[in-house]
Amino acid sequence: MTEPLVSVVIPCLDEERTIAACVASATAAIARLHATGEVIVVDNGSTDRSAELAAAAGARVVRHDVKGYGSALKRGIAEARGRYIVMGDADQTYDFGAIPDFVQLLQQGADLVMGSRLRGTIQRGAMPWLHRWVGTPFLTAVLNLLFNTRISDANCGLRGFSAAAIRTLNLRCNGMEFASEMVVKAAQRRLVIRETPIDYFVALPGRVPNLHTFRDGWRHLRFMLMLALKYVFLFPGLIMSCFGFGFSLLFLLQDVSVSHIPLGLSATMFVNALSFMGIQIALFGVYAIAFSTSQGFAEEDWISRSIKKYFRLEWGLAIGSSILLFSVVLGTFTIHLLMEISKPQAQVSIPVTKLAALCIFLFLLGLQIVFSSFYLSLFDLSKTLE
Ligand SMILES: Nc1nc2c(ncn2[C@@H]2O[C@H](COP(=O)(O)OP(=O)(O)OP(=O)(O)O)[C@@H](O)[C@H]2O)c(=O)[nH]1
Ligand SMILES: [Mg+2]
Repeated sequence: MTEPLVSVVIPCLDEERTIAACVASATAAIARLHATGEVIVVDNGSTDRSAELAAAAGARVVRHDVKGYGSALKRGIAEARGRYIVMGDADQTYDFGAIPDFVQLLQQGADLVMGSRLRGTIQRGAMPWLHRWVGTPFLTAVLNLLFNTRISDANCGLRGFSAAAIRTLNLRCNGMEFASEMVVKAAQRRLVIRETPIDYFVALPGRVPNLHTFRDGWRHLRFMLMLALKYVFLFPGLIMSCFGFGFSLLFLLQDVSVSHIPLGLSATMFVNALSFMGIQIALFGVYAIAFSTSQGFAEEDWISRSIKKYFRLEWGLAIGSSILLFSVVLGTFTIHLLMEISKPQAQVSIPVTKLAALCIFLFLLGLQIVFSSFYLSLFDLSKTLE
């Protein structure tokens, strides 16, 4: 059979009041395109007559065992035979009449076309105030910031994509995080993302939404943060440790005062602890990036590629042990100095104690690098076991 131009995939959970109309509207839009197409309804657990009514309206109904919005869409995408896929909800809140707009942009070279309700028309009452003015703009802004995209409605459920491009993304989420996963991975893969304004309509009275504002908003946010590991761990950790280490050196070389009060040992302790914490957090970032790319959660980027390319257990051990050795030598010298100074005066020398604190920091850093290197090499080992 030749490849149809477009497959429309509709996830459906108990939507018997609207599913037939959605299928009819999608079929009519395909006909208007004078193109070949198919409508696939994926049902994974409806207890009403949705499946039967969808089939009667002319859709290919696919039953799927694994529950969830993402799970239904993944199955629909796997089943689709079209060159382009348009996905949309079964609750008649989206107008499938917009399918030609999506197909046109895809034919012009887009890989993913996002519908934008915020740039289109939102029927009065279709979107709760909190979603329209807080949730959606906030989640969209976070997505744009973390993944360098320029879209206006991250949560829109009406989207089109090239079947070939979407299948390279290895989408995994079964829940509604699927919607974010698609855009994040498309951006990480540098697919061409475009958007088109669409209209958004009020659901039928009495429809119980599957979406729970705070729980699901948080799930999207958490999911995006988990895929932006460099911003969550690596960069804050590095900034923290540079800041701490810089001040530690400054306090060692100079007596610094704030409002005429000299900063003493506690300030040194604090900045050293800060550097150490920063290194810990940055290393968490390195482990997390190595883990998530090795498991296929996140797309590779220059950081994960560099970790893979440059990290060698032997190098880690060599660097860690050198820092350890250096801290022991410097530490011995410092202890010697401390003893010399406190012998005649029986009092602690603040500058030398600052040096001692730095030695402790370097010693712990060396240990941390040695053990982290062993830990990181585990991710490498998985390749040997395959
Ligand atoms: N097959 C399947 N479809 C689902 C599942 N959860 C939601 N859907 C469908 O996915 C679409 C989107 O769900 P909605 O409840 O409309 O979620 P939403 O559009 O994000 O939010 P609201 O419309 O505000 O509730 C609808 O067509 C649902 O029937 C599921 O677990 N399985
Ligand atoms: Mg909906």
